[in-house]
Amino acid sequence: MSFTSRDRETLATEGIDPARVPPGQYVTDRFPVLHAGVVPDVDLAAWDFTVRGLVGAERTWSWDEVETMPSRSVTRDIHCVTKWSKLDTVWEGVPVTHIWEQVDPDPAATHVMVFAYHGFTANLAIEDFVREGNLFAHTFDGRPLAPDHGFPLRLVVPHLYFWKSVKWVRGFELIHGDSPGFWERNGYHMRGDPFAEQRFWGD
Ligand SMILES: Nc1nc2c(c(=O)[nH]1)N[C@H]1C(S)=C(S)[C@@H](COP(=O)(O)O)O[C@H]1N2
Ligand SMILES: [Mo]
Repeated sequence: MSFTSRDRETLATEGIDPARVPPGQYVTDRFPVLHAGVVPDVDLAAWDFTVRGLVGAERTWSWDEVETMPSRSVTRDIHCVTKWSKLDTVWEGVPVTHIWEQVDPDPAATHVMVFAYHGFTANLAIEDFVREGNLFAHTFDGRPLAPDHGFPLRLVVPHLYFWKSVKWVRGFELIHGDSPGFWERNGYHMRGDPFAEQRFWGD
């Protein structure tokens, strides 16, 4: 066990409440990089963010417009299904609630399918998506997101396993009923609550 990788007993000796760490997870100080495929080549001048599907009117914003949106900072623990957790990560970005206020959801919408470059997607129930503390983050630890971690914008949904926190996000689609995204089609749980250990189908 290295100093960057700690179990519950070690955390308790450091004065960190072990209850913060979901079952089966260990805590790391590193910031691992995990994704399918390659890091996209992002052209900010051509970049846009789109809300579509079950909405009164589709909305699209340019990068310049997103940059001028209200931004807030949140500090949260994050939990990857591959078993690392990282405590007190500091993100800054546009609250999901702010974007949500700009859309006109059809009452039939129950879920969203968040989408990114290269066809990556993740599904979320609206209650899990439009939630205080969820961000479309452009900043991690006081600096713009690194290309590996989702530059220029990523979703951060800290209460669910981190695969829901879509990097290189380009928008979301409102849908009726749940539908699996990329990892969910590949065996991961539809919701992914780390404290309930919802890792895979059937968990
Ligand atoms: N666009 C995109 N976002 C993604 C993924 C991906 O494959 N593509 N992988 C997810 C997974 S499985 C994890 S654990 C986190 C990892 O984020 P990190 O590389 O910043 O640690 O990104 C999530 N977001
Ligand atoms: Mo992951």
